Amino acid sequence: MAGKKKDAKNVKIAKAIDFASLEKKWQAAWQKAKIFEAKPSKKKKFYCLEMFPYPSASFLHMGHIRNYSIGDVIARFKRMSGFNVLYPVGYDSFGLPAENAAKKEGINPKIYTENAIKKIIEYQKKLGNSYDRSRVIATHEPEYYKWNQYFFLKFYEKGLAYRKKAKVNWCASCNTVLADEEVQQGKCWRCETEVSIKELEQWFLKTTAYADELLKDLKDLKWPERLKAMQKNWIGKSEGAEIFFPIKNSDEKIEVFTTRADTLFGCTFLAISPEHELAQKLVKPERKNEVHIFLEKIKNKPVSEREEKGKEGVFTGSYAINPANNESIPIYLAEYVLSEYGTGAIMCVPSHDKRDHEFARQHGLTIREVIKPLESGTAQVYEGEGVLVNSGQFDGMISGKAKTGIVRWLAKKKAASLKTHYKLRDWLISRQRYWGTPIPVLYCNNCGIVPVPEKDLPVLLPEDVSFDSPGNPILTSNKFQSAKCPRCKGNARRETDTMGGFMDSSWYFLRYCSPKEAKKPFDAKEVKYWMPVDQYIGGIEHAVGHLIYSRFFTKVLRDLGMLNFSEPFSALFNQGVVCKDGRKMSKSYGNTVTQDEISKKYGIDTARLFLLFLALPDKSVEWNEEGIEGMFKFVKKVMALKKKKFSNGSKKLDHFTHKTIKEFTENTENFRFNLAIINLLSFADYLEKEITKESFEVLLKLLSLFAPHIAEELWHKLGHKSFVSVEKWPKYNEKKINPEFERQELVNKKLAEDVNNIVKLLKEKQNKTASKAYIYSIPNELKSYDAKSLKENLKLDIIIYAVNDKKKYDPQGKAGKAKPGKPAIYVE
Ligand code: ANZ
Ligand code: ZN
Repeated sequence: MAGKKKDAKNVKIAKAIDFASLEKKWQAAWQKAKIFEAKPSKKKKFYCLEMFPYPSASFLHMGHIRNYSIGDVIARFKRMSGFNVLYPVGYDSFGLPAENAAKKEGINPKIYTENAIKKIIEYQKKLGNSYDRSRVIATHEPEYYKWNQYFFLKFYEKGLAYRKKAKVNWCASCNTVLADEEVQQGKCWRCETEVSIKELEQWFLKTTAYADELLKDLKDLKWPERLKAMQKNWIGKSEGAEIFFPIKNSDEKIEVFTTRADTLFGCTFLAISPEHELAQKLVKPERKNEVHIFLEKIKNKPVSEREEKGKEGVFTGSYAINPANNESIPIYLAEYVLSEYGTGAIMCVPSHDKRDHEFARQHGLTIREVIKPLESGTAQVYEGEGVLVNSGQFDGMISGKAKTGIVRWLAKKKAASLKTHYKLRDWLISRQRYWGTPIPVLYCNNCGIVPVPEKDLPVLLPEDVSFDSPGNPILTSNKFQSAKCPRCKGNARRETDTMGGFMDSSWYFLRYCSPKEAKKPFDAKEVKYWMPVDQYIGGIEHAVGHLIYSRFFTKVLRDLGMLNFSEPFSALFNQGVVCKDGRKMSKSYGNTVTQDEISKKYGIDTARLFLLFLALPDKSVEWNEEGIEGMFKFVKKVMALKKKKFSNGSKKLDHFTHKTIKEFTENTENFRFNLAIINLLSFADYLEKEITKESFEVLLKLLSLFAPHIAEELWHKLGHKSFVSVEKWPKYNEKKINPEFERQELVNKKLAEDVNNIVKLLKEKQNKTASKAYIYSIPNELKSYDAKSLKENLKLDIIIYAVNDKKKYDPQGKAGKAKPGKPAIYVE
């Protein structure tokens, strides 16, 4: 059928079944009966959570529907399995798009945001998810962001929030600083503008104080290994040593961090970062010009570029002493030495480090081998471990031993110590933007930085601002900026920076536990009952941002005595993306298929089923509309089952029912939703032959995870007054699963394949179309073959004989070829 015609036909069928009003009816009934609203109870709890979305004022597409369906399947499954389920939803509603809309279109960000939330709620409701909507939160509301400010003050008191001048990533197009996590391949994560570097006073939270714990606690989390590895790398624990190099003709020393103390005798020069505190002092007058040229060259290079590709450097004119062999070695400024890592200075070993090697060749520096590989190799720069040479009393020692040996030897002279460093940086939270939480701080002429007293919270976002100029709109409100110092009552200026959005998302999961709490950020008792989140669901893009911040926040709140656990998300699931035409489905690529288009044609249940049927939920999938037809057929088949006459059942039906419950349950528990749906498809196929009320009820319960509206409708048509959505999960009885039926099923499947192949051959070789198939079975297997279902599957007449049947039709004498488990076949 041509696409257009088929569409029209489906819309017609959908209208005949009227999915739209059926969906609306049940969504309203669930809401009215409040069956998804959660309250603490004696039951075991299960907290299921999807990463909350940024509300953009546009439609939902297939990618969203797949994400939300995953969470809903889990929530529904756990609820029916007897857990007390908390499955809330809310909106991460501060952020740049609202502010940009204000700048471009003159809409107030608040109005823009609240309209967007209304829209997204409307769309989400149409999905039929089992959210507890009595707990909705939005982070731009003062009732929420007040607590961001409260936490900030607590962090500040503890010395975990501080202000410092730092080189920061700057996006000129977004007009704000970016945290390291927001820079991807040197570009802004939002607008892909090349990021530049600026030196600015900024607010930081001390994530580094928790580096070791953030690393250690990863091991107990049920998270994807890939994600744990990303966090591990980001934290970047590195165990090594710090070694002091005296500066020649000076009392000062340069301290370097190295993981390869074993190579010390091969260190032929030092390199320090251009920002190093001694850098200026070390530069000799005759080197000033060249140093200046160098500094100009690298001034605006992003850190990532300096680190990865940087080779530029310049001699300072000063020398240091290698404490191992008392050699005098030159000191360079080099762009690839990062000021923010280790000590900002390194000992360079050009024989065993590729970057040092390249640098040494460019600048004509000494290269001396000090490590021999254990096995002979041909690498120009050997970076591995081996046996020491040219290393005085350490010659012949292997690297591992020499690392500690050399440090211990130097430690006696107070020239070295063992040391651990982390790559993790403190979290840059301030943004020079309007649509975020104001940082609750005042600058007083007399007292300096003064935190806003807790009783004065929230510091509300000013409304008398103009969005017409570039820069931070808050700067246009004089009223907001002028304040009185709470300490000396003198004049003070209010901080105009706001907090980045990751502050909001670092604790929203706690707020859901008591969303209306007015006196505290959350109710400790409720949090104790519900937290931690048992299943968190979200994208891999949050691996080193949101997921590290939330873990850090949880640990700090624990140490503030507010929580009694250390990790917010016990288990995490990363969903795959939905693609179309080979690209991630997204409004910006213009390749979306919207919720409305699809539900108009097929109903939302079909869409949910289909999206989860396409592949394992953590895999990416390519959307294709052909496939959804098959799922639509299945849905219609299930609806038609209702019209079948119920029988008294049979052992075979019992077998199928219990086997389906078993496999479906196991598949669902393990996120193999696609296989669970296949279980449903074959069960429904069987029920077409034979169905009882009980078996139909089982089907509906299982189906309700994926197609809740249809399941609910049919459940009520069976005369139930209860909701299938909160029915008890069916239990299976292993004893009713009969391996003999299993075997028969396989045997028939195999036979069908064999017949099919012969039919194909006949067509290819002799160009004959078969209409009948004769099967010759050894006598005691005769009962295994199911002529009726073969006939249906193959669309052929099927006649089955025992090989010893005197009256059989066997023109070519095939019957003699029958073997146990492999009947002979003749088609014509
Ligand atoms: C001498 C040496 C010899 C090194 C050798 C390596 C190989 P990780 O594991 O990443 O911690 N390094 C230290 N601080 C640095 C900085 N601020 N900027 C750039 N590089 C820095 O790596 C530690 C190693 O990275 C250190 O060990 C140091 O170089 C370099 F054959 O010291 B090594
Ligand atoms: Zn003051």
